[in-house]
Amino acid sequence: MATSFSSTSSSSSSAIASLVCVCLLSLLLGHGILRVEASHKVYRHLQSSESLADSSADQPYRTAYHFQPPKNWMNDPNGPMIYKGLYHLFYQWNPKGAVWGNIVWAHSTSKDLVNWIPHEPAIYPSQPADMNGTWSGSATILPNGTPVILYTGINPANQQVQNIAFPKKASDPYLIEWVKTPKNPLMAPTASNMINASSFRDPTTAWVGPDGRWRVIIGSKRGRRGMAILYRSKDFIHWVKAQHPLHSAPNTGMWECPDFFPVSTVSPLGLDTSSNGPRVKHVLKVSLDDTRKEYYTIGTYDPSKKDVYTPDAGSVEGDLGLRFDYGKFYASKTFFDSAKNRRILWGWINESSSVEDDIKKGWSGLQAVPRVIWLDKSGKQLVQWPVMELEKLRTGRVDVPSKLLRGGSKFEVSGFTASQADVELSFEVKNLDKAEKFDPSWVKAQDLCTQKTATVKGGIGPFGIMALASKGLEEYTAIFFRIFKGTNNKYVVAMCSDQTKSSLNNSTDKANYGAFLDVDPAKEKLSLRTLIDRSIVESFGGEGKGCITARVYPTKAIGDGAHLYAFNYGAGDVLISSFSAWSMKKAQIN
Ligand code: DQQ
Repeated sequence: MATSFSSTSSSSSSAIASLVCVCLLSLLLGHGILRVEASHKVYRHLQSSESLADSSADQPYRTAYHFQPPKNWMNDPNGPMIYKGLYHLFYQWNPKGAVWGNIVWAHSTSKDLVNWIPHEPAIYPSQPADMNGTWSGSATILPNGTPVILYTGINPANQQVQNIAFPKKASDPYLIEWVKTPKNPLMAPTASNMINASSFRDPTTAWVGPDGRWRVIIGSKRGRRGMAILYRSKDFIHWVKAQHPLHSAPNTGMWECPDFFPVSTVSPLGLDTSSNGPRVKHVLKVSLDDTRKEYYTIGTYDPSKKDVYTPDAGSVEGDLGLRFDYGKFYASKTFFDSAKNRRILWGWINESSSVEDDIKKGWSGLQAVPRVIWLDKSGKQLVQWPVMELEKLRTGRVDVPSKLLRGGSKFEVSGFTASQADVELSFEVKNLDKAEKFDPSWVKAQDLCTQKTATVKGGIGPFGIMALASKGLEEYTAIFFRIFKGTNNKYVVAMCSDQTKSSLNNSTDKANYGAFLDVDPAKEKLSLRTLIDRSIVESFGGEGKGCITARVYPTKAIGDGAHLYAFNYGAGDVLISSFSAWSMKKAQIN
């Protein structure tokens, strides 16, 4: 049974013994970079190396209000929930270094989703069913109000199996200690169940069907077919694999971190994961191990008949499909916040920095801000918005009066902390005559944004902002729109995040990102909200219809050297109809 992380109980000493075995094994296997079938790059020789930096010091890239651990590597958010009025976030964490490895479930709690306090790791290898790893999973609140966690364990044969953990003291709102049952694993690959033992991971929050039985899905693949394997249980302990997966799709590869949840068709309020009925649609999100991108579909789920999920006609499966975030964002997970009746999304912002730089700074990985997520009125996509609690960090508001931004112009907005800010603006384009014709070969907005960076003049656009910009614009991250004439008198709106000039450090990943926005610029304003946090530029376009997160490492645009510009490098004029910027106070993050 698990006690405290640092205790020397027999379970943890066996855990330590197993880690030692893993290290010995890795020595035998040799050093270097391995790509195991378990998704992350493995740098065995760096897994336990002490960082060269004091990460508690005020480094320019450590964030002020995006969640990150005090030090070391972090990846997937795990088991988010609210319990006795406290928000819990667990996450995959390496206690020993700034690269992936030695993974445990680190744990923090918060009263407001903004300020967080750290606790000892909650789940770590301590029994045969998780000797070689405690990987991702989810929390479920049982009908009696007690939470349980289902997670993936890696057993001594390096098979992926599903385990359960319970709070040691349900009366403790901080849920500091977790215990495991010797019955683990509860779900495992066997000779007869056809489960691929190296592709069976990341159980979701469970839900109850009309027959009273629990259901859970686990990410998997068969050949190149990604799938969500369905299990059912009467008591949450004995699980029986269903004959059919909940859903599968060809040529998508391994589905990591699936998330399956209901959304209301009539209200933006969130729903408990077990909700269903006539005004409910379902969402299935999967994270694609092959491309490190996620996609989701919206569809119908009838647990009383076939117990399968069917995406709506026309849904695109694969990384050309709909995405929560078109930038750096992976292994995301939602939970139902029963205190405020909303569904909240967490997502891991993976790094753009090199492994060498991660070791130097002593950490790697962040979480995007928690976002409320709901079904758009069109029913065709989801919409997201940062939780309102974040607004309490806003200070020193600067407003720019409504202003015509002529084609080919830019201006600086000052008077706030441009390296740590929340910026909200909207544009109106009164005359769209100059819009260029849309080239239908731009299937992916990312391709369009890669070809047409912020300095490439267009008809209508690019117009937007340059964030984390140095005074001489040697560095900037531009978030902007371009409007094209599509077919049937419709306009196509692309939102781009251009990182090509984000840093003079050439070892960072500077890929550009893009999303098409379902907004009609002839009738609607085009809004943009950007959260700037030292090395993060997290943007919400079209009132949350398109989100793009960029991870940037400027060398000049840090601290007071960071500026913010509004620009319009298109031929046509655009009106800035509103523009507010706030400095953001520092949150208490671990
Ligand atoms: N990360 C975990 C896995 C999951 C992957 C291991 C996704 O459980 O599939 O750290 O990033």
